Amino acid sequence: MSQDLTAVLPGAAWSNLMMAPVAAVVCSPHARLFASLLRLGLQHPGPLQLHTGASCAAKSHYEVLVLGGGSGGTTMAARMKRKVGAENVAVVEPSERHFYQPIWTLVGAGAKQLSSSGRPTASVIPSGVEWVKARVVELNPDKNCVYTDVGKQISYKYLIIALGIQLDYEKIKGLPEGFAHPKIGSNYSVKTVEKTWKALQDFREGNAIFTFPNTPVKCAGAPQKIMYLAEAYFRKTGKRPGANIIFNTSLGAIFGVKKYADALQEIIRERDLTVNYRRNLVEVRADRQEAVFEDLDKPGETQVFPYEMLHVTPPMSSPDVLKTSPVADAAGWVDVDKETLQHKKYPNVFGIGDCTNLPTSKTAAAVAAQSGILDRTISLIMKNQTPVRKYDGYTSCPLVTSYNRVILAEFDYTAQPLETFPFDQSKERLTMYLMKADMMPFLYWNFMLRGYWGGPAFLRKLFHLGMS
Ligand code: FAD
Ligand code: UQ1
Repeated sequence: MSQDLTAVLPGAAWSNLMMAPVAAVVCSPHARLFASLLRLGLQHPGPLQLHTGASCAAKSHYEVLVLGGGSGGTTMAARMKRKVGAENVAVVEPSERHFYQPIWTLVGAGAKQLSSSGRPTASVIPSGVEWVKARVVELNPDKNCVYTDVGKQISYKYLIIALGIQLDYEKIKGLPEGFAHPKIGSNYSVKTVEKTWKALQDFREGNAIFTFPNTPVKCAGAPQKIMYLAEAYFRKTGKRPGANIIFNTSLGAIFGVKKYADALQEIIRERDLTVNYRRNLVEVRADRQEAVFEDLDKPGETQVFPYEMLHVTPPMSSPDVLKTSPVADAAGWVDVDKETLQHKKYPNVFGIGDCTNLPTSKTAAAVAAQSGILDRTISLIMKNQTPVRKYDGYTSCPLVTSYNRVILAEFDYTAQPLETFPFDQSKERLTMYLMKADMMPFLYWNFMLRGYWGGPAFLRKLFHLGMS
């Protein structure tokens, strides 16, 4: 039985969704019996060749070990608790607080408080699930164990890797120390997001510069969302005539999906924003309010931009602990099957979210959709069956274009729109802003993290009944 809202609330209207009681989902007797057999150590080697015989001399062992207690890790812990019982699941996560990062776009623009974005990690780890408050420093998938920074060795039968993406501010000369100066902020870190709002408020006149790095990023729309919000804020406060708003992006296009790119280009034209493509931030001279960009088409050639405000989207990469681990592909990302999320080499290892090499845009919306697929994949692997449900790459980016408008981009692996609602989502809408600002956080904390939200596919089918 799938454990999404899809199954819990079949055919429920969207308006009823928020009120619907969450049904308790029970594992099948077959799955329970199988799990008990595993706990007794009576493993049946199946066609998938789980090599779970080897293990380190472990101080602790869990049937399901989750690395990372962010969006993907917490969601999967909740789902795995229902599958194998809370006492058989552990989450390794060093942070005391769990953040709903998507709201930082609005925090940076002064539309939400930072305090609204975080909750104690202890309050989101599912009850009864072990929270190992530590950092993973090594993975040994050949021995089915990991090591933590407090010298602990933990072994597992199944491993779910959800370590997110690493922010590499230090790869830009002058950062992160440059954040000690005013006029510079970054919505990507809890430490710097409020500095964006301060820089917006302190803006007088001159260049307001927004950057996009030359690496994969999470929420690829966020670097430009804050530009649209800044423009709206300057307009509202009478500062717009003196503002020269510039988006310096390493990319060669404004967005990867044509339908939304066309809509954004129109906004850029109407609002008189400047976009410079193939420009990569390499240095910040924060004491002089100067940003240095490399022209990616003329390597080594740089251009200095004075700024009155700078929003930095940092370079990002796979977490260091993964880069050198056996579970990584050549680029450092967890090497998973793009349809099942099972590791390509280690069948008892799975990946979800930003740390994987799934060829889709890295978002919490994608994580939600992946969680439903991965739940099903693991269920079948636990029963020695072959995974069947296939992830289509669903991802979503609510492109905030002002303080009350959003273009809701939704698309799949083929970069084709995969829209939930029965209207043109490339139009700026107040309803979509309200969904982004108020409904999504509610859905995240109350349904997704509790393992009851596997993405909007069921709503899409409902809304498009008879339309295709
Ligand atoms: P995370 O949620 O980042 O979790 C990773 C976890 O791993 C963290 O808790 C971290 O502490 C932990 N960890 C790291 N290293 C270790 C280690 N060595 N050992 C143990 N634990 C470790 N998504 C959307 O869907 N819509 C949006 O509008 C949107 N906007 C965004 C705006 C901004 C400014 C940002 C920053 C993100 C936005 N996102 C958005 C992206 C979304 O937040 C991420 O894609 C999502 O959180 C990814 O989930 P994850 O589990 O892969 O990683
Ligand atoms: C979504 O599922 C999700 O995960 C909780 C988000 O992350 C914050 C989103 O931003 C969006 C847009 C979705 C998709 C949901 C709907 C109802 C279209």
